[in-house]
Amino acid sequence: MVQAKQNLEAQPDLPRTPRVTYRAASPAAVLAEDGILAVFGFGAGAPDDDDPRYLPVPLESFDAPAPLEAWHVEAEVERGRQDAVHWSAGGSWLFASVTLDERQTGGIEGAAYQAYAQLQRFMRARTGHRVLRMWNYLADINRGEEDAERYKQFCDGRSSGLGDFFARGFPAATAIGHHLREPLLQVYLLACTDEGMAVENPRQVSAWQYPRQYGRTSPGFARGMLMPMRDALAISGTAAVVGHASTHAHDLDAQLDETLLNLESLLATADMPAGFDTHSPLKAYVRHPTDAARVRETLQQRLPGVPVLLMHGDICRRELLVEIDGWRY
Ligand code: 3EB
Repeated sequence: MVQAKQNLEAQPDLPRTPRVTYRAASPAAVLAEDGILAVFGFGAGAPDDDDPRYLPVPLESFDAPAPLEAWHVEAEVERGRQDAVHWSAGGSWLFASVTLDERQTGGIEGAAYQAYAQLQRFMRARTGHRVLRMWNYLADINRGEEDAERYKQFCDGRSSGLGDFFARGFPAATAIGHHLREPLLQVYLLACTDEGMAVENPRQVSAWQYPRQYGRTSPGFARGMLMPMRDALAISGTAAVVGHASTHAHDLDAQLDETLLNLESLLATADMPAGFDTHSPLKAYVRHPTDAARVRETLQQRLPGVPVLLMHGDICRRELLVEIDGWRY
């Protein structure tokens, strides 16, 4: 299946991308396997585990019981904690997370500043790792008006916490609102000692070039990131944004169609074959629980056999009802 195109040419000397799977198992059982870089639980009922590779994510899944997400590398994995940063590393790959409570940071902007400043400091101390992919989950993402909307304050704090850390290019990213009672900000990342290749979507204005109406600070992320070995594409949170504008406000079916077009366009731009398969785990973030069944039905029909985790999450523009991210191997 490998195409004779430049981006997809195998890079055999470079590290193979972590395998991401959804698993019905306990954290302890998965963490005991060889080469486990990270394990994620979902929602208020997520199990506990003290291992810094285990991260309970404050998003509820519509799948009951929620599976775990596991990242697997072909190497021995070490792990630790440094201040608020939990980390693990193995075979060129690095996982790091920070979870902060806004009540300790004076709000979302301060939390974003601290989370990114700490991650940035941690990454600079470990020379050589480049951040390829980031995830951000925050409470009440759409509360507040205009520049005072919490997502925009998050973007301000993220940017000042980073300084010039992404001057050489932004990672792929996701930013989603959670519904946990506690005002937690969670940020985690995947980094590698080798460089990826950022991919933009020709149907969309690059996020860092969004016009002023979307906030003082443009969101710093790439639409996708080809992994160093060119064996996988990490896909950022993708919604019904065309150009810089949201399309099909409040129309779920049309937003899903537009989102799937954006995903196909991103794959084509990365020189990847069209479509997704059983090895390409995706997540669909759905704003209204009453839309979950419809999203599941549409995705089963349009992406048959693809593992899709359905999450209850708010999208960073309030007119958007659904967003999809994930991996294309
Ligand atoms: C968009 O297309 C939707 O702020 O890191 C998607 C992915 C979005 C990442 C971020 C925001 C972010 O603009 C929003």
